[in-house]
Amino acid sequence: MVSITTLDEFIIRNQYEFPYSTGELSRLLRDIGFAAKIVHREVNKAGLVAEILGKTGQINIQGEEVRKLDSYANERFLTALEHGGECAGVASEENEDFIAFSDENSRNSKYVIAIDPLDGSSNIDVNVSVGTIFSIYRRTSKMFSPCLKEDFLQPGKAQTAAGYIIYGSSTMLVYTTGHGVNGFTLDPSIGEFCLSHPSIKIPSHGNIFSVNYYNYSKFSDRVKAYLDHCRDGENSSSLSLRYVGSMVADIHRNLLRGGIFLYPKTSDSPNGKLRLLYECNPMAFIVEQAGGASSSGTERTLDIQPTELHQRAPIYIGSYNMVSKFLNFLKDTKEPEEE
Ligand code: P6P
Repeated sequence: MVSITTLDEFIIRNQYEFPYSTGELSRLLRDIGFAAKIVHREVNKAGLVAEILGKTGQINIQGEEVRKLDSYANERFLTALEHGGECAGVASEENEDFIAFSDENSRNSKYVIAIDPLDGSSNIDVNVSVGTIFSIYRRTSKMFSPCLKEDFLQPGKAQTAAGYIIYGSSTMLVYTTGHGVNGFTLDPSIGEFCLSHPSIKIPSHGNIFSVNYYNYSKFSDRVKAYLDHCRDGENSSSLSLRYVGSMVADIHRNLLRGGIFLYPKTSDSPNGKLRLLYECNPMAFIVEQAGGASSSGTERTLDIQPTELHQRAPIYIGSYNMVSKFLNFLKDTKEPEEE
C-alpha cells in the first residue's frame, strides 16, 4: 500500500523546522495551495472555455498586455491570501503598487508575499506550461499595523519560503522553507497536492542550456562567447538548447535534469527582463536549496539589495558546475573590457 503524503500533512509534519512556529507559515502555504487548485481548474479548461482566453485590453505596470487568465489568477491569489489572514500584504506582478491588507488578522501577521500569479501566460493559448511564482518574507515593519514597502525590498537571502506552481501536463507545487526542496503533484481525483518529488537535488551538471537566441546580437561579447562555446562544444558533450519561453517550465525542467537558464541583460534592456522580487529571487532560493546556483553575472542573485518592487535583474541559474563555469567564462575570456 503506497502511503500518500498530502501537502497539508507535509507542512504540518515539518513545522518543527521552525522553532516557536505558531502555524502561521503552515496556514499561509496552505492558502497558496488552495488558490493554486482554483487556478489549475481555470488554466486546464482554458482551451474549452473561450471567454477566459485572450486579452483584457489592459496594459500592466510592465507595459505588457494583461490576459484574462493573468487577472483571474491575480484575483484568486489575492483573495485567498487576504481571506486567509496569514499575510500582511502582497506585491504582485499585476499591480503597480503593493497591497497592504487592512483587516486585523492580516495587520497582525508577520509575513508578506511577492508573487507572479501567472508567469508565461502568453503561452496558454498554445498549451505551453505556465506557472505561479511566490516569495515569502517576514515583515520588517512593526506588527499590528499595515505592511510597508520596505517589507518587500529585502534581499532574496532573507526569504522565509519560496515556491512555484507549474500548470503543465500535471500541476505541481515545488517549494522550500530553507530546509531543502520538495515537489507535490496535484491529484485531481482527490483535490490534493501529494508528495511526488521529495528532497529535490539539481544535478551538478547537465547538458541543457536555456536562452532566447533571438537576443544573441544584443548580448555582451562575453555572453556571446559562452553561448558559442555551448553551441560548438569543447568535446562530444556539446549541450542541447531547450527554451520554451516560460520561466517556470524552463527552470523546472533544468531543476530535475540539470542545466543552466540564462536571461542576460541586453543593449536595450540593461537589467534584463525578469523581475527580481517575484521571479529571480524565489527561483534562486529554490535552486540554491536544491544544490544549484544563481547569479546576476556580477553578484549572487540572493544578495542583490532591491530598490524597486518591479526591478529587473539578469539571471544565470541552474546546475552549480554550469553556473560556476559560466561565471569563470565571463572572467576568463579575453574580451575587451565592457564600456
Ligand atoms: P522572452 C514570460 O513572459 C517571461 O516573463 C518568463 O516566464 C520567460 O522566461 C521570459 O519572460 C521569456 O521572455 O523575451 O524570451 O520571450
